Amino acid sequence: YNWRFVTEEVDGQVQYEYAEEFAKRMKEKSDGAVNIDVYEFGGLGSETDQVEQLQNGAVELAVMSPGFTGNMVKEGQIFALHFLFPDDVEKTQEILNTSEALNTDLRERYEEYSISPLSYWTEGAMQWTSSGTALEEPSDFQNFKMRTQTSPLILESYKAYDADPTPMSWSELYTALDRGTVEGQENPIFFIGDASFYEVQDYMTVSNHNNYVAMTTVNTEWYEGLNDDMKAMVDETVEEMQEWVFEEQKSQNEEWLETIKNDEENPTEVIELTKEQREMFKDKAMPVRDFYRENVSTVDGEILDKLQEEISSAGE
Ligand code: 6CS
Repeated sequence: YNWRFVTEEVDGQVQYEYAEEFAKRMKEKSDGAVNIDVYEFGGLGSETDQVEQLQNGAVELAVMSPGFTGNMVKEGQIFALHFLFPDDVEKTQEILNTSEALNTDLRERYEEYSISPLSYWTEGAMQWTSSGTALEEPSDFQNFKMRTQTSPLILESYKAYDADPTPMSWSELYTALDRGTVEGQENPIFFIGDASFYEVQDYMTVSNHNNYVAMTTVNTEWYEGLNDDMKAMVDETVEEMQEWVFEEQKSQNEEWLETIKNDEENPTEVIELTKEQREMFKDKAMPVRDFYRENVSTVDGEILDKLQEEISSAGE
């Protein structure tokens, strides 16, 4: 067996390390019968190009962010909603692991497009970085040029703060921040560090406004065509990797926070939002859920309702 696994990140970053570890485990389990070539981001085009490659079977496996599928799988934009998941990243991961809304209902929506999400995992809480303006209150976002991924609901979430969002691939983001084409962006801390965004930004706001969720996806027809043993081996590896990747993102995020704080050559002011400031953002963000229910969801918000119930019965 020779399979291709594409990720949206480069060597050393969480998605890439995930794919390498996945490949290693599959090789071991199959006594060398399964060889998986892992591709770094960039060589096969943009994040949205990679979505197409998975759909048409040019690659068998992909780590994919729902933030790049929103023009197609409308329901997947549920992850664009701010302050939806618990503030605690571990609790969020628990919900991603067990949620029927996501692992059954949302998965079916993706499968209509030949994408099977086998698991959802967090790459850490997202934070804002900015130049010129420190982002502390919704009013700081007034006309603020914010880079986002391509899902329309992400743009909507920033319009709710009166910002001026622009969708873009991350391959263009460093230059765009450096030149001021955009003034800020959102990402987990490890990515703000490893992609050097903080070097061309003045502030990092620890906002924890959302979680960065990635999906381990496979081409649906390819996956359905695997024999039972092989499918079981893939499923087992996907399952094992949930704990592995949680630890990986955790240590990368912790290490990068220290590096960013202590990098004297590239000073970045790290701002923690107060409870009151977070509440102000939350108030502005809530109507976006109604927008999702009324204008985005093709199933009348059923998946969101179910997910919200799962979150509240988990004690949040
Ligand atoms: O900001 C982005 O678009 C990129 N961020 C992460 C954490 N992974 C890949 C993605 O394309």
